[in-house]
Amino acid sequence: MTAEKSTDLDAIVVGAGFAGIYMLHKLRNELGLSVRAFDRAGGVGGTWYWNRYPGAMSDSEGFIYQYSFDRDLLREWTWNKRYLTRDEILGYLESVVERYDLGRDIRLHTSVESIVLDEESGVWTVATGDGAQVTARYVVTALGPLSTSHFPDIPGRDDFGGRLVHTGAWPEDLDVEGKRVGVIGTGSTGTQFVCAAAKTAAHLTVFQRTPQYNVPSGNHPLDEEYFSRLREDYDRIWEQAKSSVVACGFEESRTPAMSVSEEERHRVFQESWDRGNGFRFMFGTFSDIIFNPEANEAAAEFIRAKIRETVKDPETARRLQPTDYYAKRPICNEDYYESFNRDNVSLVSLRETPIREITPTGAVTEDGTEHELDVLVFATGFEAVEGSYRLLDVRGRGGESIEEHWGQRPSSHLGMSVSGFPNLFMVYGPCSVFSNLPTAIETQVEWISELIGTMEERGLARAETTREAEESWTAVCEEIAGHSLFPKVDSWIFGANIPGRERRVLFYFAGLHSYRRRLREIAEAGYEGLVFEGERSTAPA
Ligand code: NA7
Repeated sequence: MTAEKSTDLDAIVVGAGFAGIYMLHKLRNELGLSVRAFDRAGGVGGTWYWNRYPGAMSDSEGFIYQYSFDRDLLREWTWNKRYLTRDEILGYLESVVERYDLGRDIRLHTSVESIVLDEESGVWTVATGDGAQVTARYVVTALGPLSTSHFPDIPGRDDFGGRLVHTGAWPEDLDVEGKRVGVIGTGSTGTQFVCAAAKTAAHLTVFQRTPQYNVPSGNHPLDEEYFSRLREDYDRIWEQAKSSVVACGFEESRTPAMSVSEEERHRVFQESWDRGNGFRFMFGTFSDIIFNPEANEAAAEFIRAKIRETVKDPETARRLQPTDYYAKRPICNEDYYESFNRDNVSLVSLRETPIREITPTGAVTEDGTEHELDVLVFATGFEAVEGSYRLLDVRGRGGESIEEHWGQRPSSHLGMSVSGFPNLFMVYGPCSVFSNLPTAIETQVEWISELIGTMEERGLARAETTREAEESWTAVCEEIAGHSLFPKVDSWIFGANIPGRERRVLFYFAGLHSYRRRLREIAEAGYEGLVFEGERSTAPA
């Protein structure tokens, strides 16, 4: 790559969720670049635009599920309960867009179809669904790790005569009140949906394949006094979050579960259960729940006992109890198990009676029962992290697509860049840190914009990750993941929810603190693992 040619824009951002919004602000408002963001949605918000199913909310506490960069915004914004609803988060993101006047550079209803490098000039051409082509020196993909729906092809699926929807693309006009509703999937989304729909549906049939461990969320209203204290405490909160593992706003435990007596273990679990929050239960009770099978079983059995206590029908209670490790992304809800005590809620275990077929009027299970339904909801998850890249035609050096580059093993340097794709940066690409998402996103956006700022200042044309750096970071992620119990169960965290797909490591599990330290070291060492090329001779148009 030698020649320089002018481009339409300095940078293109793909996606207008938490990541794309902040990236646009950094690049345009702080670095002064010409930037445009594209999103296929009809509004900003990314995952929070699309996931408008009943019960959709964040299960990280509200005070930590936001940006930290604007202290005034932190002081101004208030919300209603401990956890933010989908509408509150969407409203927050819309207000950030307005606050920084970002809307004029966001093209909504515009899908990006391809992102192709001209190797000779180093210019990226982004083609959009409306037939337009735009060129830029930098591209940042902010596609969201959970934005490509997994929609399993169950026999008869397309013959269903009622409304058939995926939670990740919930239609605005669909209300389940008074309807006979079926939901397939009991992950974080499915269980949120169950808690909400149980209260309004005429009947709710829950089709559960693998039971998961749910703990209470401990949701409750907040008052003015809470916000006064919070405003005083924000400096400490962010410092603590950024120096913690999962950045969920609590101190992770340093005590191994088996180092204390059984009574003490029970007391700690009970205290956390009463307080609520899934990440707190998994990481705040004991330090080794996800490492030591014995510690894991203690937590798992505590939750199973709660299921037996809560659910009145012993057969339903039996079906709801998980038997594998407590090692998926932790889930919390208000009244999940209590929902099954309602007369209008029934549970079908797909392990015992799989769906034989979906018919025009419902779903028939292998025992011959026809479950009559008006609405069938697929809460069947997403093709996590890599899925959105595979839908796009992203081509780097030699015309190699990112899909060809990754094959069965998505890789990256620091979760943000890939060799052969100079000046293309990913927010939350494969091998990004596993933690509270807004805080992880903020970390990466700031690192990418600092890197681009450095390049602009020094007149450097291109930054490209070396093959060695990409391989080495990916191998580190694989090694760390291997120490925990997470890979021992099937979940989207390892891409194991997609039929026929080999298990792969999609995250860096050593925590946000260690990740941020590594990012700082790398930047201070002159961006180790990146090769800078060329001098930028032509100013962009
Ligand atoms: P998840 O956590 O991947 O859950 C998907 C659920 O759908 C899970 O219970 C699956 O059962 C079930 N599923 C998937 N495919 C099928 C088929 N073919 N038949 C029956 N059941 C199926 O997705 P979520 O949307 O809940 O959560 C993803 C993340 O989004 C979440 O962790 C938050 O971070 C936000 P399985 O367990 O595979 O047997």
